[in-house]
Amino acid sequence: MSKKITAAIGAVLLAALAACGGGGAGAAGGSQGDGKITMGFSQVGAESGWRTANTKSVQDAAKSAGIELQFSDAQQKQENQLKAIRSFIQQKVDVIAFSPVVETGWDAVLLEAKRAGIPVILTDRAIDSDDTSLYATFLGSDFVEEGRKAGKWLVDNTQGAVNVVELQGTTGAAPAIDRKEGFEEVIAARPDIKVVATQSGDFTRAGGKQVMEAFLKSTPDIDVVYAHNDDMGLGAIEAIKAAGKKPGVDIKIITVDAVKDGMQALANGEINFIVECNPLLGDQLMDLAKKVVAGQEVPKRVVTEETTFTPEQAKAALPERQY
Ligand code: GZL
Repeated sequence: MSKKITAAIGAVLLAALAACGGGGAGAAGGSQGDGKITMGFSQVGAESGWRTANTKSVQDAAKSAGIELQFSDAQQKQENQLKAIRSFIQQKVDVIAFSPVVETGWDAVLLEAKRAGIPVILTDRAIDSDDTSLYATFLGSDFVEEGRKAGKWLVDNTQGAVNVVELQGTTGAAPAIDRKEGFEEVIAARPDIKVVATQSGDFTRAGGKQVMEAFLKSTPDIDVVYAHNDDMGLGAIEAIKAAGKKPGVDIKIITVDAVKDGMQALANGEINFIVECNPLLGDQLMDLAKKVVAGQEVPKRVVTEETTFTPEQAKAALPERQY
């Protein structure tokens, strides 16, 4: 075949590739045609200190990675996330990342992204889907393990009958489902530890306070509060104080996250134990995004490092705490 025809076919193929835009495995990124990767990011909302820290981490990391970020705050509504993801598909972004507010209801929109050739990264929260081809990878915590750590502290630090009230996170959210599962798995070793009441406070301080006020009225002899995040634990502290009891003493409190306000309450002895959930996912997310857009293989699940804190450890950690 003459050199001229080969060159012409090559040029046509290149033009076709450039015209199809959009991301997709193997694309060099740069859906704007400038080589710069564009990421559509749908965030759950701004419901907690953890979420604020997570948003800042993603935005700062996108800037340092030179990734153009289209950021959308869903105000904790799944329909807003679905709308945002469809808009990212319309815009032909190179990659979509999102923290699914709840585990279910994502297959259809993720199939649309897949058909558009746009890779999806799940960050922070996971989805419950049989079709794991709908996303390139999940980056976040092992929430079941976080629940186990909370349960282990309770088993190791109490004796005899213990009545627990549980402030659950957002109904249907992966951290709420899994933190409950892990906690129950471990306390099963102590049949005298009983969860006597459990209800969602939606991961907010106001929600935690409201539910705790109701528990204090309806449930006699509460020994421990297990709150799925610091913010609901801080709301519970307000309700416990208003009822004339001492948080951390009359009623012990275990929370998850380890954001600054929670760590301060822990250092003050109003919370007794915190299981860390690391919100600083931004840099890892941008690194994964670059690999995925370039069509490189990435692990299906990337679990973040995190620890636990006692009051003494909180006092030592607070001065350097980033969030
Ligand atoms: C956990 C994250 C949870 C936090 C809450 O990774 O999804 O949502 O624990 C936040 O503080 O609202």
